[in-house]
Amino acid sequence: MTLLYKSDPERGSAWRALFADQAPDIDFRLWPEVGDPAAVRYLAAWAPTPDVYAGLPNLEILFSVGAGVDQLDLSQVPPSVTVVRMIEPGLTDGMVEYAVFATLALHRHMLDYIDAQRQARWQSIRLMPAATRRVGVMGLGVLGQAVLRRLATFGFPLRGWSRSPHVIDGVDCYAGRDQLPDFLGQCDLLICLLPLTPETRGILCRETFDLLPAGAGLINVGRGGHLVESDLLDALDDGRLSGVVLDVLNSEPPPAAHPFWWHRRILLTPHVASMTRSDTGAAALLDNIRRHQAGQPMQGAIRRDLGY
Ligand code: NDP
Ligand code: OXD
Repeated sequence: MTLLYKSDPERGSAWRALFADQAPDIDFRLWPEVGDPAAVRYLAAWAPTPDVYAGLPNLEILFSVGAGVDQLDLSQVPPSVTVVRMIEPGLTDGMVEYAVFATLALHRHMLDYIDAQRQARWQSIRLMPAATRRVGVMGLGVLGQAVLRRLATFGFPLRGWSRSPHVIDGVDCYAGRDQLPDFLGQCDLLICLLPLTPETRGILCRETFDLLPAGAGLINVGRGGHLVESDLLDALDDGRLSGVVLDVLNSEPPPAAHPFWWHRRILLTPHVASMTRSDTGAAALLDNIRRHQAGQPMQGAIRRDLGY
């Protein structure tokens, strides 16, 4: 039984070593050394092209090496293949770390202070207690909930929004489009941790910004496709938004002339909020393979009809 890996080669070598040690019964192959294509039942990859599936007649599971699956063209994945996204503690920890950093950066006016420093201005802004800064998270999945748990320790009043209803201790939960305006109206700081699907594409747009309290902050760690960039620039220009942290963009990297590079109210990072970690990611993959072999449900199997 073969597991074929087709993604970052450095991580692939680390995973192969770990599988050789902990799962010698699994033939771990690094693309392009496929071996017998008929023996490949598992494929771990980021964004394989359709010809890859065509060459693997007995493929059963496609494991995304990342948390998202929007990079896959699901319509091209054979219907018999189960698609599983990555859920692993290292990836979750990284996202929690970044979301806390970005939240505190906006909460503590870091964009203003970076600006002031560049202009040699020593000027303080009145401290706002965390208890008066309402933080809302779009997406109450594995990452959204982990972020909320950690943010709770700072005392921010918390709310969250998802597709289906949730009950989470200490978090005011909203669900569905009908409840979106109520949710947004109480988010001084909005964090997007949604998957990119046809329903969520472009959700960070003018209508959404109009519903936020004036001068709200925004953090997008979901996908660039969630954001309508021109609407964001308008909202920053007229003060509807006061500061933005973006880790993901429609085009990564953005072109040299992209206005976000120099915008004083935007902090940009190159899609590094979190990453699948070699050690914990391999352990999660192996755990899922063992679950599949034992006929148990795997962690992170997606619903293709929903796209996440
Ligand atoms: P999950 O699948 O666990 O959670 C997704 C959440 O989004 C769920 O709460 C779901 O609702 C909600 N959701 C989905 N569709 C809608 C909708 N139409 N309306 C309202 N809510 C919706 O995903 P994760 O938490 O693991 O990951 C989220 C995303 O984070 C990834 O898809 C990826 O895009 C991004 N990411 C970014 C990284 C980076 O470095 N920037 C790294 C890792 C991930 P429900 O609970 O009802 O199903
Ligand atoms: C992911 C990512 O989805 O790195 O894991 O963005």
